[in-house]
Amino acid sequence: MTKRLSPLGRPGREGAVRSRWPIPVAGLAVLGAVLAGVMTPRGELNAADLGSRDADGDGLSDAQEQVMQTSVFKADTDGDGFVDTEEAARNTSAYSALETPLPASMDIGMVARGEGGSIHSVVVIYVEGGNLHDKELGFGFVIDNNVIEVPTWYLLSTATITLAPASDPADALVLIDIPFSAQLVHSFGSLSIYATLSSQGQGAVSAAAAMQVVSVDGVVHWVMPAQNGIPGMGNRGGLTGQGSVYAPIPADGGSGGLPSEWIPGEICYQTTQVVGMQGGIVIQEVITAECISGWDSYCKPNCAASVGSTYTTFDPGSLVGG
Ligand SMILES: [Ca+2]
Ligand SMILES: [Ca+2]
Repeated sequence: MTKRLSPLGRPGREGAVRSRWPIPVAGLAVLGAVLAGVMTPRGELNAADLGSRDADGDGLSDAQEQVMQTSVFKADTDGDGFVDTEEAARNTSAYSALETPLPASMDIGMVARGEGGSIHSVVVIYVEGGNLHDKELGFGFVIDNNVIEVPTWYLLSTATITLAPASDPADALVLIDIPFSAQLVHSFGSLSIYATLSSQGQGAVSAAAAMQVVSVDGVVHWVMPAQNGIPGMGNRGGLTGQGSVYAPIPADGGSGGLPSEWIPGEICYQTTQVVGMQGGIVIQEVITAECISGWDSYCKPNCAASVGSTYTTFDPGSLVGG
């Protein structure tokens, strides 16, 4: 299902584009049904991905943690009592024990990596009390201001679902790993991916998340929010926890296709400011950009050249409620 939004900046249409986008309940997958699909293996479920190594058993694969630079061997990287997966679901820093989740009935976050020839978007869900049976999942892309919902059958046929232990054993953490082609990112240059969580029958989205992937010099990057305590922020004082890092996520899961001049051990770090907002579309202008060290990754040498450029992101808050 595609919904055409008004083009940005069209005069006299602000009222239309600022309204919330209702998410049709009929288009949402019931999470319990998705889980049932896993419990009863079907031919198309991608069992191979279940073999992705997860040394610390927190639910995030080693490959995913390598991108995020969380510990592959410690489920709770910052030692604050909340495993990395739960912090991903609840949008708190896995790198700073000073930042822990606030009480919530449900929450949702997203991370990404490249692996096995595909880009993987991983939706991480937290449900207090572990009651998953009536939860509905929505997932889709925002491309050129179009909201494109991914239908239930696609999730059922391609997603890999795993459960992970939460800090409170009564709560549930669910990881839904959804692969898609890197070519989709290369074709459009930049796109947002969103996920929503609702309780069945309530008709309103309770929690939503979004993430940005971009194609830079033929390499897919996840524009990863720079949370408190990430590597390379030690001497940055007030900048800690702002901005984004451009994490290269080649589809081979390694460094395949990265230009040879890119700098190892560093990553491109950007700060932006919002210069426009319409509906859920947010226009960001790059204010600072530089390679920072302390990352097992790569930085494009002319990372700083993006200062002054603008790009669009998607505000998941625009999907909540309604
Ligand atoms: Ca792990
Ligand atoms: Ca933690």
